[in-house]
Amino acid sequence: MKTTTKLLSYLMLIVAVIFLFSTCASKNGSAETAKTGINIEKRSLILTIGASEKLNFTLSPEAEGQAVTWTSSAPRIASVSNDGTVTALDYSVRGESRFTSSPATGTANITAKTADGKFEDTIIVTTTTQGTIDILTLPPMKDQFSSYFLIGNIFNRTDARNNEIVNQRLIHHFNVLTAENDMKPEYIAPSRNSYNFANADRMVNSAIASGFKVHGHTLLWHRQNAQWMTSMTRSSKENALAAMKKYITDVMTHYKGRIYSWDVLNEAFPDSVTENDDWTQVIRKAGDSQSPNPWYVSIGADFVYEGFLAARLADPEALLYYNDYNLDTIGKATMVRNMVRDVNARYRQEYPNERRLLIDGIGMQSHHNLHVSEAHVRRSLDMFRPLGVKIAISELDVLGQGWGDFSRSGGSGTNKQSGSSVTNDGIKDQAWFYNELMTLFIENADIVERVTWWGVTDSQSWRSAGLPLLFDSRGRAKPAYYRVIEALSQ
Ligand code: 9MR
Repeated sequence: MKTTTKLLSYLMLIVAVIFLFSTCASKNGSAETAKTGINIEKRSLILTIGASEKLNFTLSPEAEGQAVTWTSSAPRIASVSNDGTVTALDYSVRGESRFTSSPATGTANITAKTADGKFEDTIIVTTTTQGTIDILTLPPMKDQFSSYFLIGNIFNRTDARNNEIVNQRLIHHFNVLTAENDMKPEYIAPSRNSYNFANADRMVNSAIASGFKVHGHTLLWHRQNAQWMTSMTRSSKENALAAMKKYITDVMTHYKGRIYSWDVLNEAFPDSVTENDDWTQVIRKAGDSQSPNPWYVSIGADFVYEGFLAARLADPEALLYYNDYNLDTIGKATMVRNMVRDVNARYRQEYPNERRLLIDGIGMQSHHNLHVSEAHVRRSLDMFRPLGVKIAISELDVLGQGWGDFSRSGGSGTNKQSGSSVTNDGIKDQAWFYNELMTLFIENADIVERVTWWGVTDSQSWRSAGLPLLFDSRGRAKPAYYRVIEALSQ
């Protein structure tokens, strides 16, 4: 009996040891199997603020069929949705105050857990103000916005070769092009009645062959004029009127059928105008900070009507635009509204059988900065709407700073990126302002027919130091790009 008791005690001891051992083993085992039970494919991820990426994972046989829940250790920095899509929202480490020196970053642990709570895997997501995704790997913007408006950009001589557009970034994202410089009078009309269309032709033909629409820029302006045009200020009215009409007719006839829309008149009003001015009196003239509009000086305010009329007769198919900057300011917006209203009213009177407007549209250049208010842009759109015109957002860019900071840092001109004083906060605010603008344009898509950016990458911009575009100098999407796209789902 004693022996039996002894045996039993030994047996119980053995069972207890086995039990203890197996419990420990299963505890260690659960840590082991956690890794094998669920496995997020990436071990880490760097995401530009605004960007999203869906995390893929695998489940091993013991976790097969289980639902997975996702959590973020810092949802304000990077959120994660039910399907494992991580969105970079903010940074926590500021980087240096100058954006170009070092980006601001943040981190969040993203965890995927099986429904039974037995298995989990965690990866680190780093958020950054810097671009990480190449422009060519993103879905084409022109397709994403196709139900709203055309998506445009500028082109230059190097973008075209052998009768086609060779700049893949343009081809991928945009469907309408504006020549940044080469269609301005300075280049195509070196002397009166003599034209040099070679460069502009190569660009226009290439763009059309590559499937783009082309916007013509610009016929009448006070800058980048040919010398003979500038000296029209000393000409008789008759002579100047004949010269202006002939220039418009010759150029538009040359491109007839190839140019979708034209800036007939560009930047007629100086910055100083107020809403109470009479538009016929305040067009740029001698004594303004910039050069006078020679056509106004020699012909008077009539040059506007005469110019648009010549354009309509030369190529009736083309959309005719008045184009200007600072149209968020009440003074200029009111002058433009009044001018377009009056010129179109006169056309209706003189051509009662014509159903179209003479000035088809207003180009709002939209060279903005962080102190421009969305409410003011909205106010101008609301002011233009009753005219029945189309709207083109014709030269969009947004400095990553206010105008004062930009000009203080000697910002204008290209290739000044090293002197940039744009901050990480500026890059973030720029993204949000772009979002507000695109939301507004989408809201007004019944009249906004085109949104054209004035450049693709920051380094290419005429105000590169202000980093005003959607893509950085390496062609990576900035936070601004993602907020522009986000406007589509708001
Ligand atoms: O981007 C153009 C830049 O390369 C030229 O040096 C500049 C000269 O006037 O013109 C720039 O384009 C302007 C456009 O033709 C009209 N609106 C303002 C644009 C920026 O200055």
